[in-house]
Amino acid sequence: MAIRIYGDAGSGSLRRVTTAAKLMGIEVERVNVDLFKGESQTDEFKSRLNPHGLTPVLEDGDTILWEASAINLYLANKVNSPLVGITQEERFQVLQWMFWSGEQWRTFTTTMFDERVGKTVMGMAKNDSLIEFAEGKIRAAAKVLDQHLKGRKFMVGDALTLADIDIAAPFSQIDRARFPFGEYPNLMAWHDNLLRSFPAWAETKAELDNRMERFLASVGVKL
Ligand SMILES: N[C@@H](CCC(=O)N[C@@H](CS)C(=O)NCC(=O)O)C(=O)O
Repeated sequence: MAIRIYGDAGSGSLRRVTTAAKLMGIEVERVNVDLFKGESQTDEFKSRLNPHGLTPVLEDGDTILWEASAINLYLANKVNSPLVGITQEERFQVLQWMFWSGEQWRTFTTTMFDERVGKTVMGMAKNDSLIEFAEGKIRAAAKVLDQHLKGRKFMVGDALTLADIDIAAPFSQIDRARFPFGEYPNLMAWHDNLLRSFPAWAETKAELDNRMERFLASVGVKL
């Protein structure tokens, strides 16, 4: 049975997995979960796939795994991929940035996305102080990333790793959620290089933008 990946094409977290799978040459069977219809919040989804009601989820035989970073490490392990880093030192650096990215980076970009995009779609009032708080955290993190990326093409070593993919994920919603990344030239240049150098990253961007723009148009939302 092929490895199944459950998720919605509009999700930046799914994009981390679909991009990594393409880069590693791993064919996966995509199972669409329409998040705008709440399909990850059903009792069936939660009891069988992820009790948190979140995607992406991997199913490989009897193995069920959630959290995109864990899924990518699982896929990389299958094919002994250099996306986890080459040397031991690099591998720990990659993990360092992946853990940091989950806790200190995407948490706040997700908050801003939920406030600016999610709440607009649901017709709910935005929480301005939450947006301000998230924006402060994003700026502090982006400043460190910008310094780290000065003169570098990749987060770790001389090649793309899963750390780049995890940290680049919020660029998926940069325009819709209005993340202030444009203020950080090295961060922007690093991401532009990823888009130019890795067709998989550009392909999954096109798929995600298409899904989001079609959905927003279908519900008459202009951000
Ligand atoms: N930390 C998780 C984040 C997963 C997540 O937030 N997924 C969102 C889409 S990007 C989701 O499935 N949301 C569905 C919902 O909230 O109902 C990961 O990295 O996989």
